[in-house]
Amino acid sequence: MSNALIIVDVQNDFCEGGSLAVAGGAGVAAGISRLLAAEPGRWAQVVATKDYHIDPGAHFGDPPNFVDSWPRHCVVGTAGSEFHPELATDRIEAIFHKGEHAAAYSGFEGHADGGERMADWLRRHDVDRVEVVGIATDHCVRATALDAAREGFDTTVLLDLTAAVAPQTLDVALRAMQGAGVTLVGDPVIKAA
Ligand code: VGL
Repeated sequence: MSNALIIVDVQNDFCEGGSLAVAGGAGVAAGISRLLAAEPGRWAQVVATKDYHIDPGAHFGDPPNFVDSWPRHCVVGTAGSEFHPELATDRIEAIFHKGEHAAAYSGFEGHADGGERMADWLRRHDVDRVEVVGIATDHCVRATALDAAREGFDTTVLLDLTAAVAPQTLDVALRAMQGAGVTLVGDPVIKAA
């Protein structure tokens, strides 16, 4: 059995300058790249998720409430949906797109180009342990880590390599992940409240 790194939604719109910028997003991109370079043998597999919206309905709000409706972000075909330029992508073996027609916070709701779901892809590659990094700690990282644990993967979140939207939702997310048996390491990047 082996382990995988899951890189969640390190896309331009979630980083500084993007339409739904999370403070520290670009730093997370650079930090993940540094870790990949420093410990190339740490993971047998590296995968990534992308928020990838066409018409996700009420997920886009006008105005958004920043709880369950958001400014337009990660629209298919826009630069905002691309990986942040500071994210090293050469080790990424599969990308799971999610959210085309509805909100999809968890990478486990995503599918690879051929349609394969992330849980099936990971099992096909004998993965039993995952480490999760990316944006945002309190939304898509949380949902992806909770699903990973639910799917039976031994799950760790490297919080130093995540960035959070808001202190309140971060708090709830940390408790939910802990309660689900997810191992939390380090501290997330969070803008002062
Ligand atoms: C996310 C808010 C809305 C995320 C996605 O990637 O955490 N957050 N859509």
